[in-house]
Amino acid sequence: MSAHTLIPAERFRGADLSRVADRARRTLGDDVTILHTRTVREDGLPMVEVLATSGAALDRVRDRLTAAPLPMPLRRADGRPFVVALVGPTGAGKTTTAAKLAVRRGTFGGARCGLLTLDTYRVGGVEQLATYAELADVPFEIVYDAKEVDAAMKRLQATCDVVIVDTPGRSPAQSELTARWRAMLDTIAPDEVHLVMPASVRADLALDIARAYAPSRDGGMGGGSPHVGASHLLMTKLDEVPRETGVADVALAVGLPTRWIADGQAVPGDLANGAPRLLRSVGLAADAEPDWLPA
Ligand SMILES: Nc1nc2c(ncn2[C@@H]2O[C@H](COP(=O)(O)OP(=O)(O)O)[C@@H](O)[C@H]2O)c(=O)[nH]1
Ligand SMILES: [Mg+2]
Repeated sequence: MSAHTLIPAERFRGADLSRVADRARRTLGDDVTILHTRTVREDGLPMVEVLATSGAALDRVRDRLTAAPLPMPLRRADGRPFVVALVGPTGAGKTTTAAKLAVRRGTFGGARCGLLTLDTYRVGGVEQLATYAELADVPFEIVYDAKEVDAAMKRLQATCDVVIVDTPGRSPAQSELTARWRAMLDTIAPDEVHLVMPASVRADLALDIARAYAPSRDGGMGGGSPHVGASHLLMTKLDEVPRETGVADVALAVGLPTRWIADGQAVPGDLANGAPRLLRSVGLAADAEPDWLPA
C-alpha cells in the first residue's frame, strides 16, 4: 500500500538503489521525484523498491493543492472589504481559526481584519469569538438576521480591509437552522469560503463533508435560492496527525485548493501556509527539486 494513494506514481524494483533510480529516470524523465523507497523480498532476496513520479504529475498535484494568490488590493473598487467565510462541521476548529486569521499579523499583508459571526444559536458561540476579538482589539460584529448584514458590513468597512466570517456547523438534525445561516452567508456573498475540517478525517468522509458544503444550485431542502459553497479547504489539527501522513491525500480527495492549515490550539500562533505544508507531508518541497536522496 502506498502512502500517497492520490499522487500518480510508478513502482520500480531492482537489486540496488542507483540502478532502480536510473530506470525510474529513464521512464519518467529527468525531473523524476522519488516519493518513497523501501526494501522488499522477492523470492527470498532483498530488493529495493522505489515509488516515483514524474515532474509533470507533481506539477499537477501542486497546482491542485495551491490556492491562487490573494488579490491586491484586497478591497474592491467600491471599498468593500475582502470577505473570507469559514464553514464546516461542529468542532472542526472554525471559531479558533477565524480568530487566528483575524488576529495574526501578516496573514493578509498589513491589512486590518474584522470578525463577524453568524453562530448565534449555540450557547457560548458568540462569547468565544468575542473574547478573542476583544483581547486583540479586532472589530467584531454579530449578525442574527439577513436584514442586519448590510449594516454590520458597513460598520466593519469603516476600518477593515478584510472580514472573517464565522458560522455554526451544519447539522443534519437542524436543517432549518442550517438553511438560516446559509441564507445569511449568501447575503454576505464572501469572496472565499473555506471548508474547515480536521486533518485526521478519512479521505472518503472528507469527500462526503465537502459535498454537503458544495455550492448548491437549487438551495437544497425544498428549493429556494442557490447557496454559496466552499471554494477552499482549510485543514485543522495537523498536530494530531502523526507525521502528517495522508493530509495531502485528503486535500486531493476534496479537490479544493488550500491557502492555510492549522496545527494547534494556540491563537494566533498555530496557523501556517497550506500548500507548502501539504507538499512537505509527501516529502516534497513547495518548489520540489528532484529528490534523489529520499529522507
Ligand atoms: N489540536 C488542535 N486543536 C484545535 C485546532 N483548531 C481548533 N482546535 C480545538 O478544537 C476545538 C473546537 O474548536 P472550535 O474553533 O470551537 O470549532 P468550531 O466548532 O468549528 O468553531 C477547540 O478545543 C479548539 O481549541 C488545531 O489546529 N489543533
Ligand atoms: Mg464555532
